[in-house]
Amino acid sequence: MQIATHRSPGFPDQKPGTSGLRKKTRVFLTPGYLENFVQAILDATGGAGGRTYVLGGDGRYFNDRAVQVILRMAAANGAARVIVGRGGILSTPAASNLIRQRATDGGIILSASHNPGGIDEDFGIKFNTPNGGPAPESVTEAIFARARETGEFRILETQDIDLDSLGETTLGGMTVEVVDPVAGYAALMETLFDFAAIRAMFAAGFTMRFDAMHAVTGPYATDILEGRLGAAPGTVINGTPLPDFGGGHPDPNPTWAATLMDEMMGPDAPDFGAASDGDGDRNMIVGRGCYVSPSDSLAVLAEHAAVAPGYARGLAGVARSMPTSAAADRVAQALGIPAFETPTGWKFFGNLLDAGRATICGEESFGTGSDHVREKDGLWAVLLWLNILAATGKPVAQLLADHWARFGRTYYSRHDFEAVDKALADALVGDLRAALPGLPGREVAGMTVATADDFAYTDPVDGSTSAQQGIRVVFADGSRFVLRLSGTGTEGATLRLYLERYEPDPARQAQEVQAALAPVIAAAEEIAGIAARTGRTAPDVVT
Ligand code: G16
Repeated sequence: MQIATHRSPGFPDQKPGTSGLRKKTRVFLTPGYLENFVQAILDATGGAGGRTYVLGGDGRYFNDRAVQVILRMAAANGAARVIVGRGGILSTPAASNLIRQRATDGGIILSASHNPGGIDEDFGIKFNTPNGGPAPESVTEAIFARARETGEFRILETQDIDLDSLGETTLGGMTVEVVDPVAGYAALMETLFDFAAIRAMFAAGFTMRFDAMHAVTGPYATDILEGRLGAAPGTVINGTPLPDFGGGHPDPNPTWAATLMDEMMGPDAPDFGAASDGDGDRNMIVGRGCYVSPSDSLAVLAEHAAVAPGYARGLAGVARSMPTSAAADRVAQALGIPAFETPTGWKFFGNLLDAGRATICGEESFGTGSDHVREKDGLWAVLLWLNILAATGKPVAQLLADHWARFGRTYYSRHDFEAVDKALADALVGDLRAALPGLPGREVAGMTVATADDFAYTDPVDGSTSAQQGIRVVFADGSRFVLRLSGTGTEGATLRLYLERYEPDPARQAQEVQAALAPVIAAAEEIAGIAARTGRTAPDVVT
């Protein structure tokens, strides 16, 4: 076996976004493109010599090829060992768990998460550090700096290796260890939750539907829900992972998980419904006839987490991304624990979790998780919900109503405008940013602007700063909208408009969400002018 060294021109577009490098699959098929980025990861993190990594992905188109390339590159760069999920498959939270459990030097995860898969869709790659979490900005900046330079990459010239059999093989001087992608993760879940109580609930007739969306959580959910917890066969639907996710968007929200939503709102709805995304880190929670917004889900989970054995000692703190609603903050206040507000991107929770300052974190983008790993974790959220349902004996709708009665309801919605012309979107955001100083005091749609700023974050643990993380306009009654550009899209720009209004009065907590938010929606249009400037009169996705 020979090590080949290839020249690489460097790629100026390999700047990681909110969560790693995501591009159209065909871009990743450009000769040397994947290799250049992988070499940049290895070089910018101190070289692979003698190191151990975890490797796996969500099984989307090109996952199988990319895993073989990365293994040969790791071997050529002198890595000691790569732990890879069977078939090259690992969910993102399972990869994070393996990185931590095996105390490795990090891991490479192949996924474009909730984005569709296929040769004409999306692919992605990211590096997670030894704590199991997505690389922080200092590391992704260093990777980008290396990736855009002219340089070389090294790869072992050899055949593909068998990744379907568990056990160890060697590749050059490197050990390749193929592991069961589910076992370690499922064992971790058993330590956190009261499986006996959940099993008893299913045995007593509790019904559930879990939509794996033909993505990576199928085998995990089948093993844990139907296998270990005794949920009825057929509880998991779309449970076979497919390279193109069956042609769908593996994005667990009411738009893309419409089949599940229809069932949950129908006459024969099961007690509980949930869905997860391409790589298993997102979740959507639905009760019978009752959708739970991700911001409310975070708040309810924080409120009741202590019923689960893994959280019985209580929470150190709760963290949420800035555009996520303030519902979790009110729970933190009641629990007498700190609430943290970070920029969008799970990587920003890493320091808080490592420092033991936050136990549970969440985002409006259907992500919730805890200090058990350093990624958000779709099945973890589902299991904590199940544990809470088993411990309280209350249905989802009742838990939500009780929560609102105690803490008030935060009406919340996100409107996405996808594939907007990038220059137009940049100009829109730039103009709004420039207008911020003049907004306070202005009357808009019957409300008065109280404050308007561009969110900047200083990490309380290491003091690092991140500017321009989302424009927020807050009104005198506490309502607000936030506008930011997505960092995970691969086509044009995606404008995300986050809308929020707090309603403390239980008598007014049963409004339709979009109707309740109508004044905020009108004010956002008057101030930001999305429809007026882009011609988009309705969002592409409403969550
Ligand atoms: C990623 C990040 C999340 C973020 C989401 C949306 O999730 O890990 O922290 O909230 O993208 O980001 P944006 O609004 O920039 O598109 P995932 O599930 O795609 O890895």
